[in-house]
Order: sequence, then structure tokens, then C-alpha cells
Amino acid sequence: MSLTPRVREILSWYPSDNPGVKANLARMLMTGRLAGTGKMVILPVDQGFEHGPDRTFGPNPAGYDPCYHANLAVDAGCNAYAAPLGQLEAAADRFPGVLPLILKLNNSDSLGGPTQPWPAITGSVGDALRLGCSAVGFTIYPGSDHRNEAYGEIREIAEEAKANGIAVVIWSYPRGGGLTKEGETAVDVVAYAAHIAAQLGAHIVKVKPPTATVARDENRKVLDKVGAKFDTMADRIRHVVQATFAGRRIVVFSGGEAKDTAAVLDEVRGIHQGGGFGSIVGRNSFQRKHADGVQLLQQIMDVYAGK
Ligand code: FBP
Repeated sequence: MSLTPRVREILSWYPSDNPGVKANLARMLMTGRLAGTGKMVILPVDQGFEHGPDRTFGPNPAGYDPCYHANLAVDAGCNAYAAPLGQLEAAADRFPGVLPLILKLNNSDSLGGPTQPWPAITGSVGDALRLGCSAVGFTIYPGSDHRNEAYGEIREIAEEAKANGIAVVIWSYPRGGGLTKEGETAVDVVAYAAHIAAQLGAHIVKVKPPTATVARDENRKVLDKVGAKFDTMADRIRHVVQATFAGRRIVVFSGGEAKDTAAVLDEVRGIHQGGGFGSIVGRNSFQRKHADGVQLLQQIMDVYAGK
């Protein structure tokens, strides 16, 4: 299948990248049921590390098997599958050339204090090359006391990944410091987090869907002055996409804790209407039985395909 005009347009937003990086971005954009549309649905399964296996896989014990998730991603027609090193090593050879992989390169557990997170580096660009990955993934926590160390880590990793033709995905989750729980998903804070990820050189930026709250007074003053409205999810997504280089970076939104199908699809419709590029949905897919997880992921894809 040749590249569609939309995928060519998206690739043109990355003029400094070498052919290897562009080929890997194209691989992800040209895989699965959304191939060629410029939209993406990615399956992320790092929650076993981040939240622990019981909370994560207990609701659907088939998910304790790392191969389950690679199968789910392929059966549903996802653009890519993201996981930490051990989980990818256990399943990386199942679908060579069929399922683009993203190696999640840093992770934290939830056994320590969660307030000032600074994940450990748990894999390398060399691992990503060995496993045939299209991209590396990295979480930053803007707001955390350790954010500057993490920004330095991703600077080095991104330089190495790009030199080796591998794309960079940054999960950007505001947390810690002076942020309240409500502030972590405030629309101005999410927009700021997405912007930081773009400034750090991410090809794909991943953030949580924002709420209508504006957390910071200095932002509210400016936004009120220009009459910004954040009543609908679509309004808020549009703002986040604008903050991420005026839409010249792929921005995808996470699924969050398990919720019912109607709530997931409602949120996805807002993301689509606001010009978001897709979703990265873990718990809401793999915590359902296989057939139900496939069905939900495909319903999400249908929204992005405009069906
Ligand atoms: P979910 O769809 O399960 O929310 O997965 C997206 C994700 O970014 C995972 O990659 C990550 O483990 C998780 O969310 C982190 O969630 P939280 O910040 O709530 O711990």
C-alpha cells in the first residue's frame, strides 16, 4: 500500500528527521484498520509495571500472558503496541513486520511515594533496535521535582533513537510539585505538558484528555481575554492540539481507568471532533474479555475513521 496524501502531509511536519525515522512513523501510520487515515489507535500495556499485576490483569486474567496483548493489538487492528522491555521480549517475535512495536524505556512502580515521580530507565535504544521496534516511549512528569533530570534523560535517548532511525513517543503526565489532583488534567496544564513533549523532540505526544478547569491564574487571564471556551471535550482537545506546534505533531490521548463503553466512545468522539490524532487505550481494552476488547477498540477506530 503506498502512502496516502494525509500520511505524506504528516511526515512533512518532521523535516529534520532521517529516512529511518520517517519510515518508522509511516509504518505506524500505515498499519491496522486506520492505515493511511492519519489517525492512530495504540495499545499500551505498561500498567503491570506501573500499577502492579493484580490491579492490572486481575479483571481479565488472560492478560497475565504477555502474548495476549500482542494478539489483542493485531486482532483489533491497532497501529502499534507499546510495552516495557520484559513484556516486549516475551512477544516481539509473534508478528514480525505486522505489528509495530514501541519500547517503553522508562517505568516506575507504585510501591513508593507517587508524588514526585522519576521513573527508572528500564531499556535502551539498543534493545529497541534488537526487538525491531518502530519507536521508543518515555514518560515525563512535568511539575515533578525531578522533571529536569527526566528532561535530560529523554534528551539523550531521543538523540540516540533519532540517529538510529527510531521514532520517539513521549507520555507527558503533569504530576507532583504544586499541582493538585484536579490541576493534573486542567486544560491549560495538559496543553503545557503536550507543548513540553513537543519541545523535547517527540514525534508522537501522549497526554490525558483535559477537563474544563483552567488551573493557573496567569493562563486564565489570557484565555479569558481571547474568549477561549472549554465547555466541550472537542474545544479542549482543539486547544491542546494547537499548543502542540499548531497541530504539526501527532497528539494522542490516553484511555484512563476502566469505564463503560458509552463513556469511552463519548470521550473518543470529542477527541475526534477536536482534531486529536487518536487514542492510546490500555485498561479499557485489555481488562475486557478478548472479544469485547477487540470490539471496543474497533468501535473507537470507527469513530476516528468517521464511520
Ligand atoms: P490506560 O488507557 O490504561 O490509561 O493506559 C494509558 C497509560 O498512559 C499507560 O501507558 C500508563 O501505564 C497509564 O496510563 C498511567 O496511568 P496513571 O497515570 O493513571 O497511573
